[in-house]
Amino acid sequence: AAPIVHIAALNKDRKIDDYQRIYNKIAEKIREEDEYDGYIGYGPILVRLGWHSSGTYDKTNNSGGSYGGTYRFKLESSDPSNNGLQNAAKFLDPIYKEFNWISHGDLYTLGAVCAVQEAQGPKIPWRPGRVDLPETETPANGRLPDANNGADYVRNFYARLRMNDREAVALTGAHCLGRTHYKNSGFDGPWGAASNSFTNEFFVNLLNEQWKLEKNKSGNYQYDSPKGYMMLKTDYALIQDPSYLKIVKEFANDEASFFKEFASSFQKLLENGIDYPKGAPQYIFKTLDEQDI
Ligand code: HIF
Repeated sequence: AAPIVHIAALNKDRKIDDYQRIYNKIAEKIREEDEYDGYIGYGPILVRLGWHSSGTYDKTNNSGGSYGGTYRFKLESSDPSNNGLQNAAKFLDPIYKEFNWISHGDLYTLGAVCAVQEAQGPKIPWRPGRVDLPETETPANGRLPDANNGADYVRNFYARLRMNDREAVALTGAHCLGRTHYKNSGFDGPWGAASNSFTNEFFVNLLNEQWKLEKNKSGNYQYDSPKGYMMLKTDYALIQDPSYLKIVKEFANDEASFFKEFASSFQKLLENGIDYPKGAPQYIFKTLDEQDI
């Protein structure tokens, strides 16, 4: 079969200000609806939507990924791995209605970039140009990761997304945000104390907490700490594997180095499978704080 090619569409009528306006709308809505999920807010679930809409990518045939915005189709949104993301999609609905010139793939990924930055995370450079593809392009269910696994699985999974060990570890630091919910995944609890701010806390906790593997009320195994934090098996794998462990230690000791690696890896995750023509613009958005909003 001919390789799948997804070329970013350049829209000369739209400039950074148009996208910054959407960024601001999302950021203001995150700020306003701060009571969501026990006052964690919508940031973490927006990050999860952005990554799940991208994480279907398969490098072997360049299929899936964020380009086609196919999360909007029932076939993809009803994948059990996507349980709970309806809340993020509903959050973005009115934004899409107001700015209906943006593609779904661009909106999902912009939402994630906005959420990371508004949580005081690193600046994530972002490029527009994803194009809504028809339902027939929706990848089959089952491409998103299963948390009941160790380091070999994690390494293989991230390889499908073109990620090396350093990129995989950096990405996993995003689990500083949000929490697991029985009703969505069969796991329960947060990874740390500050579930709506983006820091290197995930790595610090992974190294310093007293973890105990326990069977939870849904019958799944997770690592729990006396402080009430949790780790998935796929998270804990990062201190079981010597190559991963070295990088975990680096990021626990050096937040700037984590931020730098996260920014490039997360941009790569959101852009997997997209060809950007010469001259394609790349934007770095200002936070609301930086605009005194
Ligand atoms: Fe997650 N992730 N993730 N994840 N994730 C959950 C929640 C979040 C995996 C499993 C889970 C990444 C990789 C992996 C976020 C962001 C990212 C949940 C809980 C599970 C089970 C869902 C629920 O119960 O509501 C696995 C197995 C991964 C690969 C090994 C990424 C790197 C860390 C790519 C990433 O960015 C975020 C944010 C959440 C929190 C969502 C919330 O509603 O609070």
